[in-house]
Amino acid sequence: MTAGLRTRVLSGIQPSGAQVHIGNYLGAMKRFVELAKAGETIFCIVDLHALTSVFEGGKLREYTRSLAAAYLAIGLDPERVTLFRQSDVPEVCELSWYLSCQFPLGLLERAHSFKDAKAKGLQISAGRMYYPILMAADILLYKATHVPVGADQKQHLEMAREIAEKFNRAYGEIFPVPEPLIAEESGVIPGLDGRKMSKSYDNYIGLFEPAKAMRKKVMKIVTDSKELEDVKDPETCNIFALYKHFATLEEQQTLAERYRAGGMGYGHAKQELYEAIEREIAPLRERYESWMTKGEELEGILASGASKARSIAAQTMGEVRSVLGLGAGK
Ligand code: AQP
Repeated sequence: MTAGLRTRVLSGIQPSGAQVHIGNYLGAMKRFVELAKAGETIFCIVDLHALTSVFEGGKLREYTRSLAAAYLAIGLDPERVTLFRQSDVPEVCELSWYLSCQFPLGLLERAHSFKDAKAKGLQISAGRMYYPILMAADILLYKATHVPVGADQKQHLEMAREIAEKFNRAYGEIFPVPEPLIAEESGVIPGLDGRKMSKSYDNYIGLFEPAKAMRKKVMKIVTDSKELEDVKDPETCNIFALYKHFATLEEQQTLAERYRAGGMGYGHAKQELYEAIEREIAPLRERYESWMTKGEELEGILASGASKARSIAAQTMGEVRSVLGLGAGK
């Protein structure tokens, strides 16, 4: 980020599962805390996006609570950050309609969210196709300047930039063109089977799974069929791909050397991975479990976040409606 310029960081996560997974944490959430210390940040629980895959109201509410607890458990301070539920500011739906009138249809057909859903054999509703527009509306409604997301969301960010530029060309400089903050070094985090870690592939490790369940998942990571004594390649191993995000540099070098020397079984590597994950996650899990017992307090935090978010949204929508020619005008 450019020093000295006013920045506003925004990011969102879908409450589309019982809890966030290690891919969400490493790809996006882990950086939120540092960013929150550095300047203005807005983090939302994008429940409207989750409606494309969660079709039970009770579940959506439960997942939303879990995600609010997760945001707080990783160390976000609600006094400093704006933390809110997307649907509490319905203006985002209004803006997404205005943006959709500018958005080329072909762009939606090329979107990863659409292609992923097709590849996963999921039902492709109009809402699922519309996902990148709603995401652009989220970013632009709050005039975010920077958006930290995982490498898998790069293309959606490009689309938000394109639409901001197009809108500004047509109607004047309303929106900052958002800069992606993509941790290229974390890349796309692989799941148990080596594909992108994802709820809908069911190949994920939940961030706050109890230690025993987490170990069980780690033991399921798919590897090649090399024998214990064989020389192994850390660069092509799913265990190592996760290990490098939790281990110190020295620990990574040691494990890599043991892989290359032979005589190191994948079972041992999995145990080391589990211990490294547990070392980092155990204190977070404790905080998460504690927040999960404080439903009313969580709701209070979300309500106060929504009120801050709503005042930014109202101002943006006033400008947008005016340049579009809606309402009586001045
Ligand atoms: N595997 C991943 N590697 C790196 N980053 C990832 N993110 C998600 N999976 C990975 C990042 O997490 C943030 C929030 O993601 P999301 O809630 O929008 O969900 P998603 O990307 O759609 O995650 P899933 O598990 O794949 O959800 P489903 O299966 O429901 O579609 C984003 O910043 C994302 O980049």
